[in-house]
Formats: sequence, structure tokens, C-alpha cells
Amino acid sequence: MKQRMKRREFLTMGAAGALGITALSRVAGAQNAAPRRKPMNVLFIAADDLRPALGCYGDRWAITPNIDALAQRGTVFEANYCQQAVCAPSRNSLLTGLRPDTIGIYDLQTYFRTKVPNVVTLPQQFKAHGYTTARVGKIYHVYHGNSEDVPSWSSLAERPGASAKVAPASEEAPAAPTPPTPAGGRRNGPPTASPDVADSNLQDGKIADGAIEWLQHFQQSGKPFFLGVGFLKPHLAFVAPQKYWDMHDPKKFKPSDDRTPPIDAPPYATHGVGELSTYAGMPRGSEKVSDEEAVKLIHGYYAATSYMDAQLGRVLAELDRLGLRENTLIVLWGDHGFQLGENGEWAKHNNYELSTRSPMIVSAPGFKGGQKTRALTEFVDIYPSLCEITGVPMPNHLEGTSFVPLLKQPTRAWKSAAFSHWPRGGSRNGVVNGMGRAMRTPRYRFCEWTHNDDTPTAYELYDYQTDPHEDVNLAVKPEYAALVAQMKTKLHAGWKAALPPR
Ligand SMILES: [Ca+2]
Repeated sequence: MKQRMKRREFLTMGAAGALGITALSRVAGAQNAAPRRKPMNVLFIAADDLRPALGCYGDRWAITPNIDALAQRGTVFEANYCQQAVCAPSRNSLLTGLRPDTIGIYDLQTYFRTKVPNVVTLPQQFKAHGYTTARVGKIYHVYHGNSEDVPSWSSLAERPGASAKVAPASEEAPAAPTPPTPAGGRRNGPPTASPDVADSNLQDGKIADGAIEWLQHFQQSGKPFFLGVGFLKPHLAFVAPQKYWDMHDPKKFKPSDDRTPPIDAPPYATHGVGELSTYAGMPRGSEKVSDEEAVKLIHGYYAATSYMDAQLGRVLAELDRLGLRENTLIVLWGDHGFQLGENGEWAKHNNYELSTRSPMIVSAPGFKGGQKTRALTEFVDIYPSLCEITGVPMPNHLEGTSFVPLLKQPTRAWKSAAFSHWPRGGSRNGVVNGMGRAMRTPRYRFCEWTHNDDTPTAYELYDYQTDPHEDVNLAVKPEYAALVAQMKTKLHAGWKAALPPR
């Protein structure tokens, strides 16, 4: 029986390379060949605009049983930061393993290969090492004229056997089943909707359906897989079937009690209603979101998160049913944080804590579950970590650090800072009008704003021990001059000077 299993494994895995070679070595009688187990699969799950509004992060309003169950089987990274708080730059960084300032693209419109044409992306590296790589939904930012990164994937189809053409962005755009016509010159319809429909009538349900089909396909093929599942929620518009709204009693939600920008922050550090103002009926410019609107938006964000959580739960249940879980590494990441009116900010597009902090949960065979770590980590760390866990070689270009030592010892000493960027006044089609370079240390957030020629225009400093909500910029106070100078030196020394102690 044992022999038969081995033979079948060999036949099904042969094309994958690694095991095939080992099996052949055994046949050839190589005495020193280390026994290789079946390559570990990767389930790579993204949730768009997900802040840690999750039960496992201690959020009192969240209803996220499936993500919480994943956390019970994995490690929750409580102090994890994106490298830029907007979709494409964050995802480009995570998927290439390079930081935004290395790639030199800070906007949504520019394809990363225009700056780093030959970079080997995370899925591409797995593809080159015997994995079948596929994705359903949004992994790369395929909107704003950006297209899918073809070299990353073995298949571009949303379902196995489906047409391999890349779905145009318009087909994937998040929307209610019948999007209302935007009114009043707005680009988007209403910011919330609660249609009384089945889960699979909306995009994330369809994405889960596609992911389930892919898992069934991979179970049949027996080949190692890297499957990207990119959920579109809780990104605006906050659309979820009515039942997910009904799960949450609206009375529990309260608007933020602090809706003014940090005192003495430069005006370009904040965006106010920003992205929300592109939705029908929402305030514009300096107009404020009313309490009633705020509660409805917060309710929508939590309902959309519960909806996404349920779809993720369906995918993980199928992974269990197919017997694939014990050999599959699961990583869940939001692409950046989100602000729900705190400090007057809606959405992301800044360098503050709520926009740059985003969840990361890793559940991998051979590592303990139910762990949490407060160590500072960055999304750029995912690439080397997934390589180390699976045994796929790490390319030389990576700018992150494998967090595998934290999976083994969550309380160990780690990075002294995490880094994020936000271009001054935003960036469009490659044009940048100055930069905000931010650094999060265990206690402080420091940001240097500059012109394009690197002349400083402003500094920000927040002390989370005394000011957890970033209400007062200390950098303008003379008594903090020494600390500002110290932080400036550390920021300029950059990520290479903030690596974990050996
Ligand atoms: Ca996003």
C-alpha cells in the first residue's frame, strides 16, 4: 500500500519537478538525497481596503467568525503595515517584493513593469518552481487602465477550463447587481447598498465560487498550486446582501468622536472626505459627513466585511472538505487600512496609522496556531516568508525580511521600524509633486514631507504612548527638536538599518 501511494504520488507529482527529481534519485539509488515531502500549496487571500476590523484583532463591532477561526490556526500580525495606503502601489510592492520608492511608481495608472520590466513577482517565482499559479478576483490592481500581470500566472482564467483571456476591468468592477446611475456629476453610485440577493449574486460570492472550482481542479490534478483569491470587499461601495447588514445592530455603531485633522499637521497630510466624495450624495470638499451618514457608512463597512468573511469561509471549508488544508499555507492580507471618519478622514490616501496598518494572518503547516505577535512587520515581508516556508528559493532582489522566526517565537525582538510612502498631493500617471516618507517605530510615527528635490517642507511626529489617535503633531514643538533630529536620522538610514537583530 505504502509503495502504491508512493508510486501514485510520483506519477501525479512528476511534472512538478521537485518530488519527481527526488523520486528519480531514489530509483537511481542515490543514498544521500534528502527525503522531500510533497510541495506545500499556497492559498494567497487578499481583501481590498481591509483594516483590522476583525474579531481576532479585538474589534468590538466585528462579526468575522471565519477569519477568527483562521487566526486560531495561525499567527495574527498585530502591527503590520503596508508600504503605501492605496491599492496598486501597495499590491505592486507586496507582489514584487520591492518598496514603492524602489519601483518609483506611486499611482494607480502605471504598470509596474514599465519601471522594473524583468522583476520576478511572487507568483511568477512559484510558477518557475513547479507550481501552477492562478488567481480569482483582484490580486493585482487591474483598474484605471492597469492590466493583469500575464507573466505571474499559469492561467489567467477565473475558473479552471474557462477562457484564458484577461477579464477587462469593467467586468470586474465592484458594483451592486444593477448599479444605480451616478447623479450630480459623481463617478460612482451610492456608497452603500443592501440588495436582498444570494451571496453568489455579488462579486465576492462569484470569486469564492471560482476559488472553490480551482481547489477542486487542483485536488484532481494533484499538482502543487499557488492560488490567489482577491476579494473586493470591504472596498467602497459597501455592498453586501441584506442578511449581512441585519447581523449588525446599527445602534452599536458610533461616529468617531474626533473628526478634526491632527493639530499642526500640514494640510497635504490629510484628505478629508477624499474618495468618498466620488459617491452619489456624499459630501464634497470641506463639507462634513453627518452623524447619520457616518453610522450608515460604518455599518456598511462592517456588513461588507462580514460578507467577505463568509465567502472566505466557504473557500476554507472546501479546502478542508478536499483534504488539502494540512498541506496548504494560507496567508490573508488586506492591501492597506481604512479610515471611517477618524480625524475627519474617510478611506485611505495618507500616511497615518489607520490607513497604513492592515491585517496579516498566516496559517502554515508545521507552525503553531492561536498566536499573536506585536512585532513590526511589512507587506514586503510576505514574499521572502512564503519562499522560506515552502522551500521555494528567494530571489536576490527582495527588500523584505522573512517573518518565519516570528512564527516560531512571536515575542522575539524584531524590526525597529516599518516604512510607508504617500506622495504629496497624490500622484497620477507618474507625476509626483513631492513625497511624504513615514516611519512607524514601536512608540512613534515620524513623517518627513519634501519637495521633489528633497527639500523638506514639514515634519510630523506622534507619540502613541500619550496620543494613541494622532491628535497632536509634536514635530512643531521646540521641546521635541532633539527627538525629531533622531527620528530624521533613522528615517534617512532607511529599512536596511531597521532590520531585526540577528
Ligand atoms: Ca485597496
